[in-house]
Amino acid sequence: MRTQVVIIGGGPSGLLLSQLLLKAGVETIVLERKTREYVLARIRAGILEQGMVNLLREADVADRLDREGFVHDGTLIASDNDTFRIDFAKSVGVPVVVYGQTEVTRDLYDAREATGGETVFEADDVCLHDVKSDAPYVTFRKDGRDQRIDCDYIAGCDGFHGVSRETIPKDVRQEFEKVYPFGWLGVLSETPPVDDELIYANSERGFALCSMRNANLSRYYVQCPLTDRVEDWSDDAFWEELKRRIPEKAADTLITGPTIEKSIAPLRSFVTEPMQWGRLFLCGDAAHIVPPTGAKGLNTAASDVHYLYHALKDHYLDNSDKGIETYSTRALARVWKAERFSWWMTNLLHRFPEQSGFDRRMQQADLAFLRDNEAAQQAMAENYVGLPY
Ligand code: RFL
Ligand code: PHB
Repeated sequence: MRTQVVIIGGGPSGLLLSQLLLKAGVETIVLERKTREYVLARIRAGILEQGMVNLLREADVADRLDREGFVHDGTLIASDNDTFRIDFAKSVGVPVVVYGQTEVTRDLYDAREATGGETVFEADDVCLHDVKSDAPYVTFRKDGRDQRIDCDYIAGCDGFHGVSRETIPKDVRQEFEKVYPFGWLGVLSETPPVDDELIYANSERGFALCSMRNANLSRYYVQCPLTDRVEDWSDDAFWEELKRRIPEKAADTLITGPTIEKSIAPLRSFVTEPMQWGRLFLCGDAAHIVPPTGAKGLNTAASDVHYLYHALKDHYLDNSDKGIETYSTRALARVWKAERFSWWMTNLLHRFPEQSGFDRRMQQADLAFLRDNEAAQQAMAENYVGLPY
């Protein structure tokens, strides 16, 4: 088999890149290790920056998003019982859109099917070869048969646990990592959201987040120790803990019900440099991870896709390799800003096991400054709605 670009990973990065390239007339094959059902069952991000919305529109996959997405002009921050609002509309004039990653992925798969794009599901033992040469190729096994695809370029969109990053030799790669001493226990429930907007809460008992997917689907999180196991958390225990961490008014009106998903995610910051090696480009979680506090993971994957899409389009359609040569530098410049914002939000809102009295006062001062200072609110809003590409 031969194609122009092999895309490893059929998550949001790989699918969005493939749709954009298909529209530009560039051939791709997507190799996904799991089934479509498995990928669509993963409950993850919920907040889309305007830049990502625009990219989805450009890929012709935003009809349902434009109909069903909820536009949010602000968010609430609660610190113990003091709640204030960051007004995106006033501060930067740009909203975010609430629309689940699951739905984005479903729309991308539907579009891919409709346009005849090729996706190989359950592709085992994907292996990248001769990435530094002009003739790279990818091998994999499907239904017990070994297969080979020759190509011009490879896009490594295979997430944090993928094979692409590991293909880059250790002496070329520089990795930066910070692991946080807690995780997020998240639940999904078919109940109306407790508020029209998201509530990020720093409480004495730890962080909590009230989010949503639609008018009858809520997503809630509480900070938990890394040693906790999902089985140890009954629904009742979760709702009780959430109520104790969010503002009283919200706790009083919270509608609870059976949860339909419950999981624990560890929090980590991670970046690998460079994001390109020979004819391999890393994109999304394959190259970087952020703690979810700033809602930046999926959105930063989208900005990588933007840079890579333009680089490849310029190569094939305009005979220009400038985008290809500068991909890693341009993508990383924005990645690090998203890393900084996510790290800052995480530090601002969580209770750390080793937090000293001084550390806590710093957090309180940071929160009070944000509450009272318009420039600080504007800086937060600019980052939250997404820095320009
Ligand atoms: P993905 O989604 O991990 O997709 C990678 C795909 O590659 C496949 N794969 C392979 N395929 C072939 N061969 C191999 N060897 C392969 N290895 C892996 C996998 O099966 C998968 O289908 O990465 P991608 O596309 O870069 O997308 C990144 C986003 O998924 C991620 O950044 C976000 O979900 C992070 N994230 C959040 N981001 C936000 O912007 N806002 C949020 O609110 C938010 N909440 C979250 C999150 C991530 C979470 N995790 C990781 C558990 C909440 C959670 C709980
Ligand atoms: C979510 O709805 O899953 C969500 C929203 C905002 C975040 C993280 C997760 O910062």
